Amino acid sequence: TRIELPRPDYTMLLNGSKARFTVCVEGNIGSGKSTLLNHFSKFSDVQTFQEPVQKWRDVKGNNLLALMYEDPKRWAHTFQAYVQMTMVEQHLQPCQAPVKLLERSLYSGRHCFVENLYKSGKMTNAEYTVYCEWFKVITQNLDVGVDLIVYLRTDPDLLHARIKQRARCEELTIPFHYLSDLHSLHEDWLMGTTGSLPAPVLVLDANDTLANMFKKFEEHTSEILCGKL
Ligand code: DCP
Repeated sequence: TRIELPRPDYTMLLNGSKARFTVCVEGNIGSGKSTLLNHFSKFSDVQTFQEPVQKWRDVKGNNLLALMYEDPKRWAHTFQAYVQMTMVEQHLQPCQAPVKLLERSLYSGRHCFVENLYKSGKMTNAEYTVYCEWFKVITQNLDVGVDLIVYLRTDPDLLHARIKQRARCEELTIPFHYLSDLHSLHEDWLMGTTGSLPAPVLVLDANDTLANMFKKFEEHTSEILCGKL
């Protein structure tokens, strides 16, 4: 007689995560990702992982985010390489709750920000290639395990105003065309022309007041937390 051994839980082995459902929140700069994360952090079944912007601002005393905006040709690759590393850390963070809710993912760095920086001549072909090779090695060897992407779809005009209002000092020089180029790349990636999606996408129109956004989050709770699309 054959003894059936219990199947190892490969997800546990690969990323130490107990989450049964992993959701990444995507959307352009200022689209309200942190607001969504804050809302769902109140649920006991959810553990949220905010993007580590603070880490990017202080890499042993170096503000890489500021350097990238001040002199992108010199710093874009260094910054994006570091963001990629911190995103791997986020994906690997053990999660004690059934639902792991992440702000952004490895994928938006690759398909939106880096694509944009390369296309606009801020990254050389060599830098772009090294970044993409790293991305390939990581995604082919690591079970990132994304189950759902929530896309906060927002008009770049509205974002430009919001970014000015929130006045994060590094972002004050962001021109409108930077946001509209990033918007197009989010659209290409998440609305389906590049064919490189790691999971299904729930699209939420985020051109709305804060109060209406909270209503939308409530209406879509079961889709966001259980993937009932
Ligand atoms: N950023 C970048 N490259 C990445 C990720 C982020 O250049 N791969 C930059 C863009 C912003 C800052 O980092 O200046 C934070 O951007 P996000 O859009 O990720 O986060 P926000 O704080 O804008 O999110 P939201 O306002 O939606 O909560």
